[in-house]
Amino acid sequence: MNWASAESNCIGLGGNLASIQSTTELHFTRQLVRTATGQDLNFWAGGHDAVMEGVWQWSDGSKFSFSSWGRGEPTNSGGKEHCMQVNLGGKT
Ligand SMILES: [Ca+2]
Repeated sequence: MNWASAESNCIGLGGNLASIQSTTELHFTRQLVRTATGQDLNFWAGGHDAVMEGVWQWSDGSKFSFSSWGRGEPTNSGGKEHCMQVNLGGKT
């Protein structure tokens, strides 16, 4: 499922993809996925820089102050990475 479809599903449920405002919330969302699936599957979070490259925003409009990126991230790989994925390669 791509980021837009995931966000659309969340909107249909009355919310948005998760905004992660702290390390505690990052650990909480990762634990939630681990509990639900039994695995550290990667998942979409609400962060994106689709409006302006390098300017990250949360889809719910909350202030973006996230800084707990995985090592070297975000890479904007191929000039076309604009959505936040957690647990990619087993880490954020
Ligand atoms: Ca980008």
